Amino acid sequence: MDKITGEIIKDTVSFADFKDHDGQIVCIKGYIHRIREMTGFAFVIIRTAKDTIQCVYAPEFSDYRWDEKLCEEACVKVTGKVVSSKDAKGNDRYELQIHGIDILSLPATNLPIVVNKKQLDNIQLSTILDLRPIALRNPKERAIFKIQEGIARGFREYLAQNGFTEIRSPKINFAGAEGGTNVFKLDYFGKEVFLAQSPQLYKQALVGVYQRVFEVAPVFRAEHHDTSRHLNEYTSMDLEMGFINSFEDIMNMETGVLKYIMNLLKTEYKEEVELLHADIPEITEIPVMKFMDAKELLMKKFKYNPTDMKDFDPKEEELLGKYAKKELGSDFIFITHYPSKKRPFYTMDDPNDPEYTLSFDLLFRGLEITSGGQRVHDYNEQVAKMEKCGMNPELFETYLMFHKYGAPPHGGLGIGLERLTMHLLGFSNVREATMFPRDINRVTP
Ligand code: AMO
Repeated sequence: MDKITGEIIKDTVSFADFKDHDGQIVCIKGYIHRIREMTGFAFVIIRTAKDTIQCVYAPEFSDYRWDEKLCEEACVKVTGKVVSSKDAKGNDRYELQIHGIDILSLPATNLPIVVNKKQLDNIQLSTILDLRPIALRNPKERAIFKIQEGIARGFREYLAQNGFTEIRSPKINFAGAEGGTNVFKLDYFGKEVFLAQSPQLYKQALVGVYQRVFEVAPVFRAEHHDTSRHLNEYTSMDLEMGFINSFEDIMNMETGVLKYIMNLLKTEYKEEVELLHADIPEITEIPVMKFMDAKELLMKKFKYNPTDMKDFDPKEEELLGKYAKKELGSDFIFITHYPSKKRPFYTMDDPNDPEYTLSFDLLFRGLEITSGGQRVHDYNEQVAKMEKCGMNPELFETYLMFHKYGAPPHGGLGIGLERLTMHLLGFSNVREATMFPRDINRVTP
C-alpha cells in the first residue's frame, strides 16, 4: 500500500538562495512574466510567488531549443545555471542561463490587461477590481496584500507574545452587536438571524475564560452608501482584555501592537514597502485628546462648524489628522471620551461624567481605523444600560450570562484591517486595499 509521509519535496530553489548555488544547475517554477527578444538571445523573466527572476535563453548555453508555444503567462519549469551578471537586478545580481523549459500549462487566450509592467497604468479601479485574480499578478498589486498579510501577522504575533488566545466567533448571530441599521438579515431555516457586525459579544464572553483574546476575521456591515471608506464585508482585528486597570491599558496595548507591526513591515516586508513607496510611520508615543477638546479645537482653530456634536464627520477627522501631524508630530491620535449617546450599549460611561464614555477612536492620518473602550462588567448596570438604550435584555440572555456569573473589568478594540492598509499605502479608496471588495454594487469576483 502507498503511504504519504509528509515529506516536502523541494525541487526548486528560491531567488533568495541563488547566491548559495552560484555556478550550479537549479530549477525554478513560475509564470513567464515577460519575454524580451534580443539579437541572438532572449531575456525570459520568470515570476514566482515573490520575485521576478531574470533568465537568459541563448543556443550556446545548452542543447535546449526554444519552443514556439512559449508565451507570456505560460506556467513553466525552468532549469538552468545560476550565474552572476552585472545586468541582472537585485539579489546580488544573479540570473539563470536557461538549459531547459518544461511547459506546465499555457493560457487559453491573451490577458485582458497588461500585468507585466511596473504598475497597472491608466486602468480604472473598477476594471482592476473586475479583473482582480489577474490584476494581482502585477508585482505592485501583489505587494499590497503582502503588506496586509504583514499587518495581520504582526497583530497575531504581538498579541500571542502578550498572553492572548486566538478565538473564532460565529458569523451567524442572534443579534447585531453594534446597533444601527447596517445589519444584514438572514433567513435561517425560517428564523431571522443576522450576519456578525463584529465579534463583540463573544470576545467579551471569552474574557471570562481566557482573560485576553483576539480574533482576525470578516465582519459584515450593510452600508447603504457607496463611500471610499466603507465596505460591506471587512476584516476586523479585534482584541479584548480582562482585569484592566483603566481603558488606557487598551490604548497602550494598541500602541504596542502598532509599533510591532510597523517594525515587522520595515524589516520583513522591506521589498514590498519599497515597491509601494509605503510611508511606514515611526511610533514612539501617540497623543491623546478628549472628544470635546477636539471639537473645541476644530471650532476655534479651524473655524469648522460641526454638523454633529456627538461624532466626527470625515472632514473633522481629516483636520484632526493634520493637526496631529503638524502640531504634535504624530501620524496617529487617540480621541477619547465619546458621548454616551453615540457609543454602543456595552460601553462603560465615565463615572465622573456619565454623558461621556470610557471609549476611544484611533485616527491614522485623518481616518478612523479603530474604536475601543472599557465595557460595562456589572450585570445590573448592563441590564439597566440596555433598557436605557431601548433594548430588551431578555433577548440577550446568552450574552448576559457572562455578566451575571461574574465578569472582570475589561475592554478592547477593533481595527479595520483594510482601512489601516489603505492609509499606510496612501490610497484614497479602501477598495484598493481590499482583495475582493464587497460594496453596495459589487459581489464579484
Ligand atoms: P466599529 O464599529 O467602530 O467598532 O468598527 C471598528 C473599526 O472597523 C472599521 N470599520 C470599517 N471598515 C470598513 N468598512 C466598514 N463599513 C467599517 N466599519 C467599521 C473601522 C473602525 O474603526 N466592536 C467595536 C470595536 C470595539 O469596541 O472593540 C466595533 O466594531 O476601522
